[in-house]
Amino acid sequence: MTSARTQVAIVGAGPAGLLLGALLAKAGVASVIVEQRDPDYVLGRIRAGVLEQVTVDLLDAAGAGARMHAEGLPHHGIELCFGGARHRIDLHGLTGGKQVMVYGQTEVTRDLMQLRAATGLPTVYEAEQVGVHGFDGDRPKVSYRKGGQTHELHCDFIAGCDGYHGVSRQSVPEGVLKTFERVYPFGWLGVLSETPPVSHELIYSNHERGFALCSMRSATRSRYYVQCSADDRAERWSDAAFWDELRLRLDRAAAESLVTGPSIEKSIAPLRSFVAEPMRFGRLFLAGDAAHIVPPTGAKGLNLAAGDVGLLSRALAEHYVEHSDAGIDGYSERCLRRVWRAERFSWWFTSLMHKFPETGDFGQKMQTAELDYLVHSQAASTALAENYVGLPL
Ligand code: FAS
Ligand code: PHB
Repeated sequence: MTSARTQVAIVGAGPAGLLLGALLAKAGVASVIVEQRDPDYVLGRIRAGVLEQVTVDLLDAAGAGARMHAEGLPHHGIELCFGGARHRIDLHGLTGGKQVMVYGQTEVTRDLMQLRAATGLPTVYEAEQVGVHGFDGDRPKVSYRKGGQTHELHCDFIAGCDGYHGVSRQSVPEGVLKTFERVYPFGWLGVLSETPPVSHELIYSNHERGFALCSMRSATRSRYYVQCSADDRAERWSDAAFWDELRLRLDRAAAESLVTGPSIEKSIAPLRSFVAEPMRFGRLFLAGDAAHIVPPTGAKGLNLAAGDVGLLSRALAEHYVEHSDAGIDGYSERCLRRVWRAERFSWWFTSLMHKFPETGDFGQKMQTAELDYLVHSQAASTALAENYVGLPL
């Protein structure tokens, strides 16, 4: 067995863990990241595409923002499609000049991985049997197996950035955790293609056949989604079947101008709303998907993870540099206030845009009426815009 020590042990090298490590490094706080997969697997998961300004600012603060500014696409609006017509929501005008940045999570993760490698900070990939221990006392540690040996990483604090299925939240003693969950009766079938986006802004479509989303990764790479049944399988969908279904759910102009091509990735994401309270247990802090999940409709998942680690990095730096635990003690409450606001918006936008079989034709009429009101009401459009661009940290 080997034994090592660091100040903060981070479990998970997804965007939350990597961004936390980078922000801590900027504050002079040492960390080791322990990740169960290899880098290619982590990069291969095609997920989020929209960054709020808070996330952009944190990536800049971490020193990982250069390529995002060079290649990312600033967006000032989105379009809502319903009843065969598109309506633009002027995010920039309705929020006093705010915008979102379209830049894929894969690229964010790649930039953070390269930054960490360049600074020589340790990341243990392909760690097996990862365990978190002693966080209810003052001698926490992370254990794992690699190279046929057991390793112990002693630390002052553990950051559980290991996602919804990670070990951290599951290691909290029974009865301490309160969870809240809603599982939606559908999923998103997503396709990535080397084709020019159908529009220069995102199109969210409410259609009687189901929801559709037209997004992008660059001027030559598009990301599309259609709502599918919760038990559907990506392999059941040919590319032709996907493109046909997407066209049926868009307005005529978009359907006719859609450029199709071979899928370079095709996957189905389940949709759920989930929150675990509180987000701190002694010397264990949960951040990102380890603590909460939102349906991707509002593009909040990655942005909430960034907000969590922005607050956590400040709290831990305050502990080491200013010898104050005010940030640590207030971490969970501050995060959860932002989390619940994003949970509400993501649930509302999902409820408005998706087909719910159980609500029938009346439910479709209610959605169409709310959308018609929304796009013709400055107040309602402003409420959507404020939540979409993101709330301050
Ligand atoms: P992540 O899940 O990204 O990373 C956790 C890391 O911990 C992984 O690398 C994992 O391998 C590792 N890990 C897990 N268990 C471990 C263990 N026991 N030991 C060590 N390491 C362990 N958000 C959007 O905004 N838009 C979207 O379209 C969107 N689509 C999504 C589709 C899917 C299928 C999923 C699951 C999520 C999607 N999200 C989307 C949300 C997503 O972007 C997350 O919010 C984001 O990945 C959160 O980042 P992390 O908290 O770092 O968790
Ligand atoms: C994406 O580009 O993957 C994306 C964009 C906006 C969303 C969800 C996903 O709301």
